[in-house]
Amino acid sequence: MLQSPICDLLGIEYPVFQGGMAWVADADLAAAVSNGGGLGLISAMNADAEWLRGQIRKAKTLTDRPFGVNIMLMSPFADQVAQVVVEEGVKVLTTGAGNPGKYMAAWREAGIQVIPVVASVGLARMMERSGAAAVVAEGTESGGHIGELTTMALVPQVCSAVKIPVIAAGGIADGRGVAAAFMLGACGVQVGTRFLVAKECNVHQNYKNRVLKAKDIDTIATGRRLGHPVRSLKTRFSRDYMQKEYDPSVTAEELEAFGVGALRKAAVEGNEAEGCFLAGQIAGLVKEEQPAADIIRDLCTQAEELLKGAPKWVK
Ligand code: TUI
Repeated sequence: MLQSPICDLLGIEYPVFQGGMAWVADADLAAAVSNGGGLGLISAMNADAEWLRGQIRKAKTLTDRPFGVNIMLMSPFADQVAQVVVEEGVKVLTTGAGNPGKYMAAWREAGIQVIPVVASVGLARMMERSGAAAVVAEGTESGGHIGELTTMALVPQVCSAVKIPVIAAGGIADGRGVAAAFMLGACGVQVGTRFLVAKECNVHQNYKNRVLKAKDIDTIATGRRLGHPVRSLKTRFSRDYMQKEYDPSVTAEELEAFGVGALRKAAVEGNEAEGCFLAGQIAGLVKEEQPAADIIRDLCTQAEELLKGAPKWVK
């Protein structure tokens, strides 16, 4: 077994978090990951408070194990969902796409373990000072909203800067990635893209097929002009978006409007023409649809073998 303080802190068996993927990470996926011994997370995405409340209650019927909620801070409903997680007794929260500082005191008072996703040392330090239990250091290899630094550069710098546990994310889809993350100083991993093709993931089959067919160079980051770059698979949508992004006659408002609804079109409708299929650069390594529990076991057994074999490199 991998030894990790994050397992003791959260009462989980394996140091594997599931990414809080918008339009993907629902109660079914979160419960499957938690039942498999990892930390499942429901994404609050852009949904309203009552949708999230329903998903939390559903997850409680599907698993007795710890699970969490991911709050996307750019959501127009962030204030409301921040309150719902307190009301529903959620034990673990991750946050993304912003600084959760203004909510930290209320969440800590409610006894919630808050684990912000960070893309820089500065935010990691600030989160440690405001009482975060751990941080997820997410590299630019990730799918969805991304920062600038790679996992390889970000994780050791965050580990050197803070005393709280660090979870590595971005570009991890097998045991080699898990072992590497531990060598960089992390004590756990967050995995998104590989869980997109979990059997219990309710995303449209076209989405899964796109991920399963993806090659190493099949993702692209768009949205830099609007200040929030997003990584997705190269599709007609991402090519059209890129073209508009570099067209000075297209206003920022028009560009923003063009992206609205594209995540839902991909995840729910499997719409290959207009959907935005968020995925990380490691998609090319993901070749098989499997139960979430098998994915977690695979990741950890392969990592254990690699870490046990590490002395072969030392004379
Ligand atoms: O949040 C994510 N990934 C996401 S959110 C999302 S939904 C969305 N859809 C369209 C446009 C934008 C978002 C899809 N994928 N990952 C966590 C993450 N957080 N990555 C990077 C960051 C981050 C970046 C800058 C966190 C904080 C930050 O700056 C905070 C500040 O204000 O200092």
